[in-house]
Amino acid sequence: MIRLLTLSGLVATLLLPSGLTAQDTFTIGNTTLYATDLVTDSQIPWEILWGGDDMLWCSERKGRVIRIDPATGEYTTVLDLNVTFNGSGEPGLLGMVQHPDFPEDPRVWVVYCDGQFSVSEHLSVFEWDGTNLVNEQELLSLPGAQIHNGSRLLWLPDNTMLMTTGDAGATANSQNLGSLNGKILRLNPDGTVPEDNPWPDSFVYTWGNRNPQGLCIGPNGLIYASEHGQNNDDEFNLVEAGRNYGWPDVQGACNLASEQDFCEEWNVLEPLAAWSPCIALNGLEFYTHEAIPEFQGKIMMAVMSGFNDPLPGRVIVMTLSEDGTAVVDEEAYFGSFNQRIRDIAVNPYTGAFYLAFNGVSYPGSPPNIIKEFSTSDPASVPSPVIHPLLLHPLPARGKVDVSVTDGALGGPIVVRDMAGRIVHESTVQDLRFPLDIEGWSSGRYVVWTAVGQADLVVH
Ligand SMILES: [Ca+2]
Ligand SMILES: [Ca+2]
Repeated sequence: MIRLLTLSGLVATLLLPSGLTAQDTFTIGNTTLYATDLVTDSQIPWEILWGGDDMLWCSERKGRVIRIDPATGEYTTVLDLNVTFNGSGEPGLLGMVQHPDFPEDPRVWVVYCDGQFSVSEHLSVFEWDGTNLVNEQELLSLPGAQIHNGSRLLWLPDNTMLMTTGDAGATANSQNLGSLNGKILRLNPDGTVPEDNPWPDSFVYTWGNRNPQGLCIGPNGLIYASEHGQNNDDEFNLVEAGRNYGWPDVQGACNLASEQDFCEEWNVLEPLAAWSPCIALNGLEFYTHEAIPEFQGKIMMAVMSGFNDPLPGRVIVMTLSEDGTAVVDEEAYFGSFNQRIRDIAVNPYTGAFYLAFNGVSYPGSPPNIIKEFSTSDPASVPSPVIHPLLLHPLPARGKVDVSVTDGALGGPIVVRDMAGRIVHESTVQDLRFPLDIEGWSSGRYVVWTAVGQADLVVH
């Protein structure tokens, strides 16, 4: 629900960040989306996420974590690891998640592979010092490989964390409860085993997985995973504690005679949806924003296109049944780029989303671009802003009243003069508050909050 404040006598100029130009538009039902290159020189983006600092964070397979200003596309490298990387395989720097209270809690967890001939996979936690990720502490280590390293991370509301792992190319791992490979693991943020895991003193949360690489929480708190099949049966699964997902004895549904006995004996959970031949599915995002009603309440899934897939890389948008336990419809979008799409992130304020492209061919050729898809044309000023920032009165002297919508709460308010110098910086505590401008010289200033920016004229 958008709350617009109506105050009489307001004059405000609403501006969107400028400097970006939309290259393509897409019509989705009644919604127009403007696609804009945000970063064009990423080194194979793997995880993209909207950070608690309102920046877009991206892990890159070649070993960097970059922190991107979503208004300009400018980024800084905040971590640069020496990882396993070669042109033909799948390992490198992969999954990443922030603490939900980031940056107040400065911890960021990442998964990466190192070693060239004997590959290891590590889950480590770092601390954000405002410039870099520092103080690495390794929480978990397991065998990695040139293929099937899983590694998607997801925070759960009970303050535990899920981590997907691949079978590392050794199919027997998946049905071996003693191996951390071919599983979805659940752990405490300090790397210990939660007391209520399905097996005592074991990180294993689900087993019989081949290479799950997408995770999200959907409606009703249900957890979903996307999982690569071998040649057939890429899967979209409901994640339930202690369940067996069949690999390598069962692929997709328990539909073959040879699969049915195994499914019964081992409590196999069938996928909600499966695709044959494989489509090479990946990152998942539950889209909840009202900005794109056609996607609202649906699951967005990044798809890279499999070897025998007749369609190019795309985003599949799935409509779930009311209870979330069935896929009732799917539609495909953005295949016109003819690129492998690795991951999706959503701007919680504007409802814009970002796609991480991994080039045209396996496993990650150039170009590697991060694009924004917004309902606002970045070139148009002024432009409709969903959550406005209002200043009153204008021009102002001594003090100005600032009104914001909920999305700005807890975030920064930054005022710059026309030379770009920061003249004020604080945290937004209330929906309406006075800003002290006593003694400021006459002229124009730009006020920025998480929900938009506005011109301030001081006289
Ligand atoms: Ca399965
Ligand atoms: Ca089957």
